[in-house]
Amino acid sequence: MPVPDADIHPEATGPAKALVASHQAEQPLKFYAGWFCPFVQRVWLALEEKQIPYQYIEVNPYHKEPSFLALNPRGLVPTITSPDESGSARPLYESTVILEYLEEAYPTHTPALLPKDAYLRARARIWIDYVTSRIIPAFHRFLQHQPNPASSTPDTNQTGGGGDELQTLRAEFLATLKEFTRELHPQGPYFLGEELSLVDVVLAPWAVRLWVFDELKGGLGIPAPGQGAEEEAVWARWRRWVAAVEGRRSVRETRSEREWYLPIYQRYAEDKAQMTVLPTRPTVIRNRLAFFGEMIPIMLLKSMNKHWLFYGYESDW
Ligand SMILES: N[C@@H](CCC(=O)N[C@@H](CS)C(=O)NCC(=O)O)C(=O)O
Repeated sequence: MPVPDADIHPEATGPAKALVASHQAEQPLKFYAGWFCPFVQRVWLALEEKQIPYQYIEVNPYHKEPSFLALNPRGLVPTITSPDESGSARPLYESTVILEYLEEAYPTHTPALLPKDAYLRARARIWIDYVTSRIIPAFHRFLQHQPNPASSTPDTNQTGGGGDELQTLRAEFLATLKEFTRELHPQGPYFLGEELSLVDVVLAPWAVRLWVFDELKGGLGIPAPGQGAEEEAVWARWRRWVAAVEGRRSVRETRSEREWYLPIYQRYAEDKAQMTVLPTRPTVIRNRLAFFGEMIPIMLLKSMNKHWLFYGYESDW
């Protein structure tokens, strides 16, 4: 059976195409990327914001080429390589690890994306973790929800099937956004204030993909301006943060055309993507564990960490 995600469009389009074209020259830092991937976009944003020279190398991570697995045994993008003193390429992967590495390895490249003050830096890391461990899993539970044909629950919300369950997942996702928004600097526009930081960078790729819920799930559900009742202030602040993030040159230039993202998200929305939620597709995870030679009993993993459900979406494995 063909693997659906292996057929994704092979290259960036729109503004990202031009950016890719301007980063083909050989550079010490190699960026193994997939144009479509939000985790890749995190790293791409930092490289662009900090103007770190890099060579962009497009990889389809669903093909699992041996040469790529030799760099990253998990076979995931983003992966980078950076040479040691003798010139040998040293690989690194996991978007949040790469982001921290770029901060430390390129201290003269501004803007600094983590605060100098130790307390503020630690607090930023709490909210970076919140994005990865709470917001992104809730995004995917909402996106990948499938109506249960046997369920007697009526579709009281007329949101494209799945009714009340879908509404619950929508509300849970929006609750994570509200919790995040209440922590934003009051004036902002960014999380820490006037300057962009890694907290903004780790969430931005999902913030600019929220349109997929309008296309595929009957709407995101954030009230229109002026319609938020007692939540008006929090949603107004959220909108200001999104507008600031969307306006960044780095965000605009790393985006491809919507029409090429859509089939990918369509497969997630229909739960046909190669990477998926374990309870509905246990064999996917088991095969992947076997693939990495980690024959750990699945129930043991479950008792260790509830975030294991989103293998490939978690950096805390
Ligand atoms: N936790 C990783 C997640 C990276 C990830 O899931 N990348 C996806 C593309 S968006 C991938 O490479 N998928 C290939 C696969 O699942 O086999 C990170 O933060 O870098």
